Amino acid sequence: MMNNTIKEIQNLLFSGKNIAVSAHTSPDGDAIGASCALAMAINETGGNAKVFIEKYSDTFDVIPVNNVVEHSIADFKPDIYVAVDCGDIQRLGEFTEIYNNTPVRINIDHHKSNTYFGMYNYVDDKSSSSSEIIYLIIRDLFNKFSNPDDIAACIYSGIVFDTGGFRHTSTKPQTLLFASELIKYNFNFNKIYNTIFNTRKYGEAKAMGKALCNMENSSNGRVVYSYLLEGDIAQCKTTSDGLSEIVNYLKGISGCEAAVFVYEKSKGVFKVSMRSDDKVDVALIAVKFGGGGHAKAAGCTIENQDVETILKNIICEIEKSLD
Ligand SMILES: [Mn+2]
Repeated sequence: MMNNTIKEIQNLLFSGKNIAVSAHTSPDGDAIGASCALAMAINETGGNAKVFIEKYSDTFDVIPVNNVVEHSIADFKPDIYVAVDCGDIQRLGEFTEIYNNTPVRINIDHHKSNTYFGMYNYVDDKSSSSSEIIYLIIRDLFNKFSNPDDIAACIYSGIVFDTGGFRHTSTKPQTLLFASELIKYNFNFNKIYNTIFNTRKYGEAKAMGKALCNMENSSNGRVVYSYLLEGDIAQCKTTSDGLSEIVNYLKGISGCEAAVFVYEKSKGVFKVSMRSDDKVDVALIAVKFGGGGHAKAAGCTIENQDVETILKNIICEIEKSLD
């Protein structure tokens, strides 16, 4: 599977076309930051770009997306469609069909499991984030932008989000080099960091409490797991976005080499998130169950099984990787 060159991707993107940009369903900081920075850069260079993504958590309202985001594609007829931060085409959700029907299709991503589904592809699984790749693509154009500050803020937000605030090993010298260039622009990086990592909603905290009550371990604490059912989540008045930190918290328990958190997204539909150390490649396990992701952070969706069976099967696979 071969990448196109950055130059080829630039030539397509900055040619004054109508361009739709979408990221994955349940957009996160990287999905929002990368897609909006790209669309704003295209609009600054004579093109006409819009971002089509699902409604997202208001935590991310701290990311200055201006007016490029739309939630429905209506009568926009793109010449080019760019998928950002999507490991496979289904991650585009409701926008998959229109992506397939657009004459020129680009895929920009950093997931190891990427299927190279675009006509043009730029995938770098060594990159901390899709936002870091977008910066690589638009970096030389920054001095031409009339409003570089918001574009810089979007990219910075995406990098900060996907690196967990520069904590994950995906943080490379280039990641910090780019971050150091970005904070020269005028935006409040401290506020972005604190809003993304240091604030939580009441219901989110409540859900964390319930998940910690349900917590169990196996292999003498090397695997830590928990779950929440649909009713628990409803009681806490939180959404799936409000559960995203639980698996990281479980992983932080001393002696834990792999953490699993399962929640019931809708009746009988279970989302599984996994985090691990070097020993366990959770991406490989996620792929076995129809999902994907990174070696140390991956997930999948499992239907028509009860939560006990799901946990048993996943933990059995994890334990095979522990010697
Ligand atoms: Mn990402």
